[in-house]
Amino acid sequence: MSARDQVAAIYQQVLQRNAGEPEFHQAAAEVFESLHVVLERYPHYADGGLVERLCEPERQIIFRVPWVDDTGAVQVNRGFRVQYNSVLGPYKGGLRFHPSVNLGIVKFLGFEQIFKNALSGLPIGGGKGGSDFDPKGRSDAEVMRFCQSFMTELHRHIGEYTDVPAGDIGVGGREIGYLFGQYKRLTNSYESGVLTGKGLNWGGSQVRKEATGYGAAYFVAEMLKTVKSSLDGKTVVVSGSGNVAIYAIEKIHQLGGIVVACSDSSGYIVDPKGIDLELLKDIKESRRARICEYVETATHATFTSGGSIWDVACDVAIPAATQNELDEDAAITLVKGGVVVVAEGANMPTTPEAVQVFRDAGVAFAPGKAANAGGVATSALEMQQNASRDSWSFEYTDDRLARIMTGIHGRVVETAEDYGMPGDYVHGANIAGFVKVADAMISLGVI
Ligand code: NDP
Ligand code: 2IT
Repeated sequence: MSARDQVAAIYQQVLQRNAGEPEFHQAAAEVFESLHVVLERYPHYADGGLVERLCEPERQIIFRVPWVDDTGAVQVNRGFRVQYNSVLGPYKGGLRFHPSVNLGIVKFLGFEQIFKNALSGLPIGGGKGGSDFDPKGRSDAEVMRFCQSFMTELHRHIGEYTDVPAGDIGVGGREIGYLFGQYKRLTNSYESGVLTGKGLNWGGSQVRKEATGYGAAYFVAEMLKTVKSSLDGKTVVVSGSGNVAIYAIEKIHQLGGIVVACSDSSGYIVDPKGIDLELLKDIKESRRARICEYVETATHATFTSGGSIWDVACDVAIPAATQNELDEDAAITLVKGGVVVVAEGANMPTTPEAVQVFRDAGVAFAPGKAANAGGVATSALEMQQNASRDSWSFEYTDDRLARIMTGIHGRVVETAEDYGMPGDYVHGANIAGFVKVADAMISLGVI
């Protein structure tokens, strides 16, 4: 059987065994697209059921999360933790609290996380979790009670050497605090290394909050360097206005770019002078309010309810909200508007059809598993600091992050060249991530 046929047969199995999970199918297809190239060169990676084992999570935990809301009514949510692959280190990956969360979404995120974490070069396996709980409109006390109930089950399954969750959509410093507090209480142990994204005064790392966005900006700067360009004077559009988006905007501004638009699920704002970050942080971080409030203060800016932020012409696009937010039509519009670089701040925000549009147009496109790896990489630095009871300065940690992103960029570019696909960041990232995990799986035997 040819390598292509082998991969196609395994993909069919994946579809059958994981029916009704379209996001997981999409994430698997994106990696499988690169696999036959590797198997043609190194057929031994198809031995020992390696690819089949890689697609099957080591463990999947689904649990009830009951909690009492402010009116006294009992609410019931569903909690998930998918412990996907631990050959490189303890399972590592965020928790997402969003009403759209289901098993297929957690599996897509966990699967991507395996390769992202491998690319980071740090000793971390892949996992992901979350809940269909919607924090929007909930009081702090409700969020706390939810987090405490969630951790009451989750604590049995995690640990510094086992599985180390962090944040993702809907989970930031506030939620990690409540989760850590309950873990500490249940285990009677101050095990700092069990969660990352902690507060700076109780075991957190400098730069973790900023890391995903900063890392994506560093990655874009590296991409532009390959064509002897830089962010200086570039017009940039960043979707979302959460953790990743805010700190991508901050670093892009520091590197000389101008971010002219960002969004939330209600619509997008355009500020031709460049997004006023203090104003945005006040709305989103301090007040957890809606993006339309931006134009109440910045009256020269505009708010568009709904619509597509990708209608805004730019040199660089960074989708940093959620999966499948940038489709084929949006990609065509961006190309017409002159986009030269697209880097995924979110996980799988670009549909496969849109990726093909960028490829055909010669736009440099970086997948999330490379471009947004700075967050989890800095989580691994937080684990290092916790293990050694140390705490590094902002400058030192930021420098480590910048080096890690340059390292990932270099490995991805080299791998793409080595396999005869220069400039293809998708194949480069998939192959470099896969080979690292596959080699470790072979060394550890059939487990
Ligand atoms: P946040 O919850 O801080 O922010 C999410 C942002 O995206 C908000 O502006 C939100 O708008 C918007 N958004 C979320 N879901 C949707 C949706 N269905 N439709 C439209 N807009 C939506 O999350 P993060 O910034 O942490 O995460 C953003 C992305 O980055 C995710 O894909 C995540 O997996 C990925 N990521 C995060 C990392 C991290 O360290 N936090 C690391 C690597 C990747 P609204 O508030 O209106 O819902
Ligand atoms: O998607 C991701 O890489 C994250 N949400 C961050 C995971 C982490 O463990 O820091």
